[in-house]
Amino acid sequence: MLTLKHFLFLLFIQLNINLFAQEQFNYNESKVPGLVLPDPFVSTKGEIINSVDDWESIRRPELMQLFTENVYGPIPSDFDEIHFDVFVDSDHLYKEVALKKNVDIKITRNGKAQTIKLFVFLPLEEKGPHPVFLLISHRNVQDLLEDKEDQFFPIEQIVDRGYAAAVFDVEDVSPDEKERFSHGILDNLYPEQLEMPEGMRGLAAWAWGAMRAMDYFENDISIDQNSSAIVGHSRGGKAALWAGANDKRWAVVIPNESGCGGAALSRRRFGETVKRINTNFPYWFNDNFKTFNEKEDALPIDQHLLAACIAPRAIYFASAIEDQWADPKGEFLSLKLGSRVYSDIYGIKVDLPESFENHQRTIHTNSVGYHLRDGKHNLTLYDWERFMDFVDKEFLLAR
Ligand code: GTR
Repeated sequence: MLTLKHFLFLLFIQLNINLFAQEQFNYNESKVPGLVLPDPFVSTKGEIINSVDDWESIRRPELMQLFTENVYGPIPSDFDEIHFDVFVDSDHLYKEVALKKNVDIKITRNGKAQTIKLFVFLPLEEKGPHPVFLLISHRNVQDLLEDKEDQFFPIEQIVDRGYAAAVFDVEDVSPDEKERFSHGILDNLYPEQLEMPEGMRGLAAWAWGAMRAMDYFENDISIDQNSSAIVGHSRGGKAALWAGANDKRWAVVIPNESGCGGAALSRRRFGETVKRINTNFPYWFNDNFKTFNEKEDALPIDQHLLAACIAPRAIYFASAIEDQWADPKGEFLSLKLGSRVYSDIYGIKVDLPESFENHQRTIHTNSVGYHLRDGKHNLTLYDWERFMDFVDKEFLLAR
């Protein structure tokens, strides 16, 4: 029998669900609040930052600390052992053009182990070492390897252009589900992180996985890890950004349509908001990030500063016109503002247009790239072709 207490409780839950589902997200530029963003060139103590030394010794470390504490959590690098088990797999879809290596990366800490399955495709004809594109995948990797995802990971085209293509599934590190996210490295290797409000959660765990892949690349002579790129789409793009900021071994960092908590400026509250992402995906960011729900202006950082932390290594943001949820303009502005560290601190001649409106669709300037694709939220061959054009241009001379 339904008691009055139960009835009221259910009514309360229902009202809350409805309220949340009805929450109006803003897609109207005229309703974007006036932006007052944290300045890359002034430290929290008020020091003016105007040299590489100031940036690298004062501002960048404090920004990385602020992102760690308030948004993503740390990426712990302590473990006891890492072991790579490599198996050359001759039975695969791309055997005419690529050599496939199945790599089991086994990491041990405090007597417990976790294994990440990394899949690496190398151009068959060309002599290496090959720069690699690593994709952090939240889609089923088996589907990607069998090309069931409409060139989400176009292995043939990547190796055809002389690059190695590598991918791992986030499932091996931290499953992409609220109830299971800790059933990977968090329970297994770093349980203490779960106790801390600023601790590592899903996105930082995926970034940790990308670092272990890089550990492998450093040990494979057929890979040129010095001009290698990390790519992620959407939630994977958020993780790629955090991995790229933390791990200076990545020469190019490419978050595709990464939106809120990724490339887009949080303070614009355009499309997805901090509250919405923290409510739908509470296991992606650390607990401290939740204290900024509907309080974006209180954040000590915004996402342009994460782009800045990647300088002077190359950075590339990509958006899609119909992906308003991820706020293409907010992604562009964050790149534009973050790239001031490239130009004003590192002296790199970055030539991005002044405004988002009327800009060319693809902009490949020194160390900084952007494109806006037609169509919906996705990672497509078109995107990959732009990424490869950019990396070709960045490293052609060096190779
Ligand atoms: C959405 C989420 C976005 C983005 C996307 C994805 O539902 O709101 O932040 O991460 O999922 O990963 O495809």
